[in-house]
Amino acid sequence: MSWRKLPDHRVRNRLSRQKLARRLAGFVCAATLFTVGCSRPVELPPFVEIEHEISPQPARVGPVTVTLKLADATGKALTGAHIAVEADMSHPGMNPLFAEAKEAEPGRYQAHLEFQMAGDWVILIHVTLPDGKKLERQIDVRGVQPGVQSGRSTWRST
Ligand SMILES: [Cu+2]
Repeated sequence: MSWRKLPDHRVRNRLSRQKLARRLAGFVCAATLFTVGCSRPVELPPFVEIEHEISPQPARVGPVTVTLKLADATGKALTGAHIAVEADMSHPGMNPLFAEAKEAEPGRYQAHLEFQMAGDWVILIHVTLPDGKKLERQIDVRGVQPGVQSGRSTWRST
């Protein structure tokens, strides 16, 4: 009785082997993809701590000062960096503003911009370190207030 079942068992066994092989192939494929993904190393940006401050606070239409403090992984002031600052509004149709942040004291850089419109702004910081490495940061400046008019009344848009 049991010998009759044997061929059937063999067939099943072969099928499951095929399944296993297919699964293995899938695994190998995934592993290959993973390896390929890993073998293209994206150079990690150097560790730089960037602190930012925008004044006046809250930000309003008119001149603003962006202060950036750069430090390395050990907390040491990072000097000699070249920092380009770009400011855009979150809605399309406006020209971006550009400024260069100058090193006011070791590791402390300042850029001057002028917000022309109330609303949400995005400040992009393009840093080039003395060794040529580049990194970028984004600062969201939401809800820039309308500017002070003639030093007395503040215009509110809502
Ligand atoms: Cu605008």
